[in-house]
Amino acid sequence: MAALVLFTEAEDVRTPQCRAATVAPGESRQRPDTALQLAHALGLMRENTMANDTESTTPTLDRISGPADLKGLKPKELIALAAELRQELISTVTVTGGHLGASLGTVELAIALHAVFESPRDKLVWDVGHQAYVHKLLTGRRDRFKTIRQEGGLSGFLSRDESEHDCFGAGHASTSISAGLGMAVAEARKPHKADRGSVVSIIGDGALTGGMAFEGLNNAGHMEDVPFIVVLNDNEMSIAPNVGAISKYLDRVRTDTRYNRAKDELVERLDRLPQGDLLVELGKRMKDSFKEFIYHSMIWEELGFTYIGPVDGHNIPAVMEALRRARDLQAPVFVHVITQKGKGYKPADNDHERSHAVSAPSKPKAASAPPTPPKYQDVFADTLIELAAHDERIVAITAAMPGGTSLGRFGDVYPDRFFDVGIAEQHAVTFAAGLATAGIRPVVGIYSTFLQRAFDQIIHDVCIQRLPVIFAMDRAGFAGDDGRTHHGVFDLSYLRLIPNMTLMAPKDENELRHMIRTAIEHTEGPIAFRYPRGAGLGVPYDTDCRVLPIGKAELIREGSDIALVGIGSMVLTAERAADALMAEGISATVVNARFAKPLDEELLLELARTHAGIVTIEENTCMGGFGSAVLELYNREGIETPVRVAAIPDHFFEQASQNRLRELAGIGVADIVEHARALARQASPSASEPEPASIQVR
Ligand SMILES: Cc1ncc(C[n+]2csc(CCOP(=O)(O)OP(=O)(O)O)c2C)c(N)n1
Repeated sequence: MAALVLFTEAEDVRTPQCRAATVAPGESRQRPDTALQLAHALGLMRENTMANDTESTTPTLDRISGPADLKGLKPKELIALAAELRQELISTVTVTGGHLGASLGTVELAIALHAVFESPRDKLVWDVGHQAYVHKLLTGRRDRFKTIRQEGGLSGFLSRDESEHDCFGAGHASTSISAGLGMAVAEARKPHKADRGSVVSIIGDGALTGGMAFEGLNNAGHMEDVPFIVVLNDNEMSIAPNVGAISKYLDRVRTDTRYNRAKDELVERLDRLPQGDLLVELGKRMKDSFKEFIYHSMIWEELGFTYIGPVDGHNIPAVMEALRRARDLQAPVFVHVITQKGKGYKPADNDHERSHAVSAPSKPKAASAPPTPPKYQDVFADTLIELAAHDERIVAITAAMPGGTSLGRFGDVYPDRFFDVGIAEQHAVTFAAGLATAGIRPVVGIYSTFLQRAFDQIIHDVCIQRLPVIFAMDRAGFAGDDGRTHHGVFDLSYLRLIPNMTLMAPKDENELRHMIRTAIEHTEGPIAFRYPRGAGLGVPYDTDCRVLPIGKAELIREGSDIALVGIGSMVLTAERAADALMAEGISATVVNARFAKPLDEELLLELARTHAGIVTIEENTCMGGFGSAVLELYNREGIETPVRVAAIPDHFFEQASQNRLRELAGIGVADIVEHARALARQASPSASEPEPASIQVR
């Protein structure tokens, strides 16, 4: 059986961790609810071992081609369907990789939602979308499920382009309540009641830590005439264990048996009271005041929602009943559902965090293969730990990604200097700004794509005040199989345009170490550095972390015809292109720009004077990035040397491997060679057909 490797947008672990799941025989004794699953798991084994046996192991799921097919199923069949869906998820996602644990936790919830509501007429708005694989399986995408997260295949998140049942695209957290409320208001405005659909936003307890979720709740609870359901999928986990005061509050609601027992008793007694409006009302008030007695307030009710819960999220009839009640109330309703992440997948029982998602099994490595270089994220965290030993001012901040940024390691060493603030990038940045006012050196480790959330905080709270906050941007460039919502391809543009910002990108992991030190020593204002997803280049480390001169590039190779100026991950591409050009008789200079802001103007002007053409290369959008900066400089200085900007074209790229995406974007070695060739031809038209002498932006 293939060893599994765990990954997520949080993780990119290449070491085998656990074995693919079948349910262990002993497990059925401990967990009776997995008995059906055991039967199906055995069925799966039979499918694997008895090729001629055509009996399906998923007879119920085979009957579902869309949500309408759920309507006629009996409770027992729905339970069988849940077991089959688990089997389908486990057998597929352990091969393709993907958000297995998150989706296993929502099997029954997804079934109940589709059984009670009528998608797409009713709108199911999943937050993030990583937990919605069952929703995909139930909405006509089963035949393509094996393509999930692969080039040309299904997205690992939600996309309006993919299905009419994905009523709102997602990938970044905490948007579902705002989007759902917008839809709910639109439904409520339809003139005929019969035309109005229900709207349900499904949000995890992790995503609920995002401020935007509370902005949505605040607005929704105030609109008491707008029917709108928020389902909280509470599994106590973000990617890592959930954090914060709200999480603690949910813990109390979940675990306070006093409350749950007393609530049940009271409801039972009230039900036995004689009917009559007055008594019903009195009963309701007693119930409310009793709740208040136990919890000074149920926060959701204070916010204007009717609260239903906590409901066992793996009990389909109970969830369906709660959803029906919520639908019939025709008001803002908050349904609190308790689920278990990774339910039914044995390795997840022991390690919820690592089973948030799994990666496809990697090919076995030859014994003679060189060791895999360290990942950039690990180099970042380890270097910071090293520097923090000599500098007590250093603290680290993550927005719910202690594993993905590797900053959890920093937290293990310096628990008092580590802050996981939840999925709250905006807060993380302004919190860091506050720390910086007092001389603390905050390092905010956030994926490039998620830092987009905090654009205004970076301008308003950090840069205007010239506060020395350090931004470490992970997953800069293409993110690979997470797809268009996760590529970090805008940061050079969105940070470069802000006054007072200093912006760097290392060519390899050794230079990353120098940049971290440089950032720590840079106290005049904010500074940011970006690095890619995955492993470094395997270069040796210099003994010390040096402070690099701000705004100074590195001349790597001197040539005479064309200058290739790369930044970050693209310096290696420039070097490879220079090798290829050399074989064709074109002599290329290679420069490692290091800084997108400030530019090494002196060197760039010198290059323009001494070369027939310049190619800038970056793994960032062509709009406003490094190449734009070079063009702006040359324009200001009246330089007419032709420039080609090799950068990512102005559109969203779907999922594929990082290298394939670079190729598709036209920033591969072959593309750079082609640019340089064209510039060389342009400079000596006699060599081949002439090209117009102008600046060309790809
Ligand atoms: C703005 C933003 N920041 C960070 C992430 C990374 N991320 C994806 S899922 C997730 C945890 C979500 O937890 P929860 O909402 O409880 O869902 P669960 O996985 O537990 O079902 C995080 C932090 C993201 N998608 N969006």
